[in-house]
Amino acid sequence: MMIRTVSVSPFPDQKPGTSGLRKKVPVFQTPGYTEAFIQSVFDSLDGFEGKSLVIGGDGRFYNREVIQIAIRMAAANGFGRVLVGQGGILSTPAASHLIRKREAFGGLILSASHNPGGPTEDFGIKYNISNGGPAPEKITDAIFARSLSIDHYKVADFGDVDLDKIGTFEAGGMTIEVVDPVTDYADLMETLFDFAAIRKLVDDGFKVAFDAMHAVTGPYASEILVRRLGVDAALVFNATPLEDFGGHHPDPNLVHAKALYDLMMAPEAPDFGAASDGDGDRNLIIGRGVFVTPSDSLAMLAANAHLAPGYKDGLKGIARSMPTSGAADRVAAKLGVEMHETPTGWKFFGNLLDAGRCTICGEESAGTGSDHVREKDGLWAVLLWLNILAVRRQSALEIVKDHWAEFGRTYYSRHDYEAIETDSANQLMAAIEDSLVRLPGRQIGSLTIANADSFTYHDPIDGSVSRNQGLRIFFEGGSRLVFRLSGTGTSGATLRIYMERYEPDPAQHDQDTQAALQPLIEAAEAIAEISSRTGRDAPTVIT
Ligand code: G16
Repeated sequence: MMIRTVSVSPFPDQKPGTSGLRKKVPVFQTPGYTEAFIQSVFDSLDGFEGKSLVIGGDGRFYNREVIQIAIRMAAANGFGRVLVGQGGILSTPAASHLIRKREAFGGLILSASHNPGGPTEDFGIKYNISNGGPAPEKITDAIFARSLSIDHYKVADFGDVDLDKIGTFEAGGMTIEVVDPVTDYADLMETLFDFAAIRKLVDDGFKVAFDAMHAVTGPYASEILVRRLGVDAALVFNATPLEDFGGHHPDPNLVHAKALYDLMMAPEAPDFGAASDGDGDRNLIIGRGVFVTPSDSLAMLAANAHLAPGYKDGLKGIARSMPTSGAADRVAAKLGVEMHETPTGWKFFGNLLDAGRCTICGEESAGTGSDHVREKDGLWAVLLWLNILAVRRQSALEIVKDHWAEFGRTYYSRHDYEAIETDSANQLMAAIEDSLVRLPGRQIGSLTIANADSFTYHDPIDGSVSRNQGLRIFFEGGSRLVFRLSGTGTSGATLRIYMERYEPDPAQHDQDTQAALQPLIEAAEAIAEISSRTGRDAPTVIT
């Protein structure tokens, strides 16, 4: 086999963010850029000689090209086998499962998740370790350090692999296995959930709608929801993955999945609606007439998980990212299990899951999952909801109201200011950080600040410390504001403001969320001077 060593100059901007390296496609197309990053990944790993590497992506523009590059580089660097999803497709949770099931050394997941795709839109590369989860910070830090000094990459000389044909091939001294991306994952779901009960629910007339947003979950939804569970195919929307997601953002929120939201709020709405994102790890849950916030969904899934066969023995613990609301904490307290608060980023759950310290994890950013894989999992959340609905035989709205009555309601919202100037965003955060020590005792409208800090995470398993993970302002009475900058955007900076207010009184559970949070919205402006510092008078996205 011919292996070429190609000289390359370092690129200064290859620092992985919240979830791998995300950039515009033309950046990845810069000669040597993609290769330099992949080589930096391989150079940061030890002991993969002869082992397996999983490669797959969400099918977005440039996916196939990068897969061919990655396969040739894996061969040149000494991997023994590459497992690649047919058509270059693997949802992020399916990739996580494949790494675990086939005991691979790791995997390259090609996705920019919920970000738009196309020739001038977003692309991303993420490395996952042998537990199936995103590489922890010590590895992503090593990748970045290596990227700053890299001077060559290695690539084997062989032609493109036929990604559309399932089978095993030899090339460049390495075995290449093109695998069905759906079946293993669908089989895993059948081990966790009572498919017969869900099918009975559907057969009895319960209508399920699912929006795949022209992203990776289309084939998974067709197999699992339609073929195995009998859901009406006409209610599975946008099921064909497209390289540009049909020109939309494959982001399952109330802005980008508005068509589904409108359908679910209509008088003749289906009983249950859901959507997933570009790479299939996020979820949106909407019952007829009720949007369930991701923070609430985490709490409700945790409180009811024992109704599904895979969780019948109860939970070992629950984990949530810091900006996620405290709704799940109340469930953990009632169940008498551990509750963990981690920084934003699924990678922080990996150690807790591996150590058996939690079973269910979730994030406000539409991510929920469990110890069945090491990624968040959109269809898993949909199926757990359906399993719960099939057992309880109540509407989603009744389940939500019962939950609030039992645990209290946490009003919660996130306001995003997207693509603001990076300098202004950094200055705004620095100004809040400077003011943290002076904030306790300050009164803003009806609210009094009790405490304020910058969140630092101490990993209880490996002792690692992650600082600067968001600025928290706590108010008397339990309300909270969090400010942080997104680590997944590709243009300018995105300021995220997370607000929550706990309301124990069921008589107060029917307020409009934004109205219920109005004092906190005003406090956020008073503390951060958002409009004068960013020039924006309203958020880009409210979820
Ligand atoms: C990624 C991470 C999540 C994180 C989300 C938002 O999700 O995996 O853990 O919550 O980004 O991060 P940020 O607030 O920094 O933009 P995904 O679905 O984009 O891979």
